[in-house]
Amino acid sequence: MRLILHLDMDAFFTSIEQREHPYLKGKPVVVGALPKGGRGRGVVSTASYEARKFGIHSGQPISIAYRLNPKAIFLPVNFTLYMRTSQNLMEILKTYSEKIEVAGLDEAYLDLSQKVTNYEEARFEALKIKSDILKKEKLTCSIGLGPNKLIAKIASDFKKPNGLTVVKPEKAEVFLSPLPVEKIPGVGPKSKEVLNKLGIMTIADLRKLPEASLQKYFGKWGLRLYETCRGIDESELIEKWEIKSAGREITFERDTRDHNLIFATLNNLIEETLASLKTENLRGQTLALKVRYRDFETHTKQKRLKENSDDQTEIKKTARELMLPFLEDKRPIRLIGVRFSKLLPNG
Ligand code: TTP
Ligand code: MG
Repeated sequence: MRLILHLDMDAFFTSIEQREHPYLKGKPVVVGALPKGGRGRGVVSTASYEARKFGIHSGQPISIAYRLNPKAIFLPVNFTLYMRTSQNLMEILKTYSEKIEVAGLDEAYLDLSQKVTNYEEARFEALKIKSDILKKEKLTCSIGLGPNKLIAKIASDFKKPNGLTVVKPEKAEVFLSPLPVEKIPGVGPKSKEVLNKLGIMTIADLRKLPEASLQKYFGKWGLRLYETCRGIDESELIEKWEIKSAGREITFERDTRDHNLIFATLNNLIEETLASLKTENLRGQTLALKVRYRDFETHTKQKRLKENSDDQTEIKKTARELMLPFLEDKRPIRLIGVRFSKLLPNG
């Protein structure tokens, strides 16, 4: 018997901000770009559940979020803090199972198959994890338990925030049936539209489509969907989660040719990324710079860093050299980003 647990933190970035600044608790909080009185560029990274009541959500332009609730509290992204919290969480989770897949900053799968013999014991483990995280990190999460990764993931999202949903194998089909198709991981707005146009709204509807039709509409992924809507997923946890690169990018509130602003932002991005690499005890051998102009034309340019170079001043100088040619162009810049790759353990 396989028994998989999926955990996803509730409103991760904003919950951390509410923990750090208790006066934010119970208030609509938005983390992301700053709204600048509705003229701000960029998007919402996440919104607290209080802010979601106003229709504010991840990925939404910050100007729209501001319009929905100008009184919400808008905060910038403190990536280093969230990264550090994420690492603490993963350390906690590792004490509950040796088999763990870190699936993102705020989510992970744990294989409990070796640890428990039934769903009651698994539920008990899940409750222990929830109270451990609440005690140590002062954060809530939602957990799903099921016979595979797919069902565990859909289950963790079923009751949010602070939920715990157990789906035994014999209940999997009943559990999945009424859910809208977009609850299937990977079914984004485009696939949803295709399916809805065919009259397919729920996972039960999806089951009525023959394998060949799914393949016709979605190719190889259609075959995968055929299994997914039946709750079939044999995939193993990916335990070695290698970070291949680390970077940050930013869209300017207004397209800019202001060299001071550009270089200041570039330095900030480097500092943020180096800080997060440091928490992983990694260093990058290559630095890439990305520049997007007002017309969305995007360029990247990279340079190998000097051997053993983790000297911030040196790295900033390299970034500056990479940036200079882009500033000769007359077009204002919309976005800049930095990315370190070919990561190596430090020291
Ligand atoms: P999610 O787990 O998708 O969202 P969440 O934790 O904020 O809320 P939920 O309770 O629904 O799980 O993403 C985790 C974090 O990743 C989120 O707090 C912010 C960040 N994020 C972005 O920066 N941009 C995005 O578009 C999304 C979806 C998330
Ligand atoms: Mg989350």
